[in-house]
Amino acid sequence: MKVLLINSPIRLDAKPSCIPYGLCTIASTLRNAGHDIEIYDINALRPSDEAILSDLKDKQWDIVGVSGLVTTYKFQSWLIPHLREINPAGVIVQGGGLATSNPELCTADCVIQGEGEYSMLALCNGDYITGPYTIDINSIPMPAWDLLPIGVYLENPIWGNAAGNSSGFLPGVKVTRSMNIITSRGCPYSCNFCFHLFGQGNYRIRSPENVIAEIEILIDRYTVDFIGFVDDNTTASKTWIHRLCDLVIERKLPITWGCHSRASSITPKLADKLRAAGCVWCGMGLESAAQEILNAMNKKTCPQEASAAIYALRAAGIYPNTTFIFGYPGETPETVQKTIDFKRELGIECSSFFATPYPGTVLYEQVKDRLPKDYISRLGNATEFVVNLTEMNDDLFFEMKRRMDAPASG
Ligand code: B12
Repeated sequence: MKVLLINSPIRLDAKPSCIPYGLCTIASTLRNAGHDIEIYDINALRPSDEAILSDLKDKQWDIVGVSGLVTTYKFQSWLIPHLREINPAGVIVQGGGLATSNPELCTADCVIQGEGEYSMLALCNGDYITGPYTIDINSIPMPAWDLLPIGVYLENPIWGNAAGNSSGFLPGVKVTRSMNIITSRGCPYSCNFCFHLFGQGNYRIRSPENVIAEIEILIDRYTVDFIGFVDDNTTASKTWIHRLCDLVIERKLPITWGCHSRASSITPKLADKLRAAGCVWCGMGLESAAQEILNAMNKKTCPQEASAAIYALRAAGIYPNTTFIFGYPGETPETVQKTIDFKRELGIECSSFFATPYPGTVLYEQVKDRLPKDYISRLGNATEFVVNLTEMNDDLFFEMKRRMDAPASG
């Protein structure tokens, strides 16, 4: 089969820095089975609408798969009728974030939820799709990097001062060519604001050796010197992360790297190990310093763990990239003040995201009756206001947001 895979554009206010990882493992899976695959990476190339339509007229496909997060709803709704018009005989499939959380908003011929490798393979081979499948993630082939405009991703750093997404690096860290990797699917935790794209309680990790093999290819083939582990939580398993670090150290891999983590999994011992293995950046969603808000989020952590993790990372020489959520249901001037005091004490300067109920989350179910009608089409970066979920009136709400984001020194 001739298969065209399309990556929808997101976060147009920043440069594209993360490859569409899942689309690339779908591509390699299908290609290994003998199918003819093309990726049209609209997020990397950022063509105008006219250019997209003219590019598509030059392409051929039996099956076209459209990928994108829930924030690409408007784009996908625009694109699909054009795909149908350009190639009426082609089968259109939607998969990824939007298709998984909001299949009812999809207009393709076929919607695939969750992990796409085996379902797409069944579709392309003319078999029945008997999923949802829980995939053995060690058996998935490496992503088809060669089908992407890879230079775009290599040149745009994932994190750090140059990334344009308000995340820093400590002085002296230099990154020239970076790439994102996924080492796990799912998350052992269940925070109420988070969407479980791979299903709840379905956490799997690749073997450390399998991940090292991927890093080595990236170094050899693309001279990558920075890896961004963009898992939900790369440090969820203590034994696993220690083993990964040991392998990076043993093989003297010439990289620095960053990862997403969680305050409760960072200890001084782990922080030292991470740094010894080249880790320079560690992202942690602290969300709030008010215990009642952390409880409402089902975050299963406390402000003491958060400050201990920050001290441990700093002592080890790793930049702790903290993020906070403002305006969770139950937020009051008092809970905001607790977070402001916490940020001041620790000298944290980052601004906060607006609490945003993404469809398919517990939070969404709790507040869905209060959301505006055009809510889904307005979803974006969560740095723009969409809805006030608190009991504070809008004036107080925005005043508290301003205070929460004010520089600690100010
Ligand atoms: C890296 C990342 C990003 C990157 C870019 C991701 C990219 N290029 O795709 C950046 C930093 C830009 C980003 C931004 C945002 N992200 Co994000 N991101 C992630 C993260 C951490 C990893 C993505 C990844 O590589 N996953 C691993 C691969 C294997 O999965 P995958 O790419 O989704 O692909 C699999 C399936 O989805 C499916 N699939 C995908 N495409 C297709 C296509 C077809 C045809 C088929 C059949 C199947 C299919 O099969 C694939 C293989 O199994 C995920 C969390 C996670 N762990 O997945 C969140 C996640 C995808 N992001 C999310 C969100 C909410 C956002 C933001 C809105 C956050 C914010 N508030 O700013 C913004 C977008 C802002 C905007 N303006 O649009 C949500 C998505 C919710 C949803 N329903 O879409 C997730 C799931 C996080 C969460 N738990 O809430 N993100």
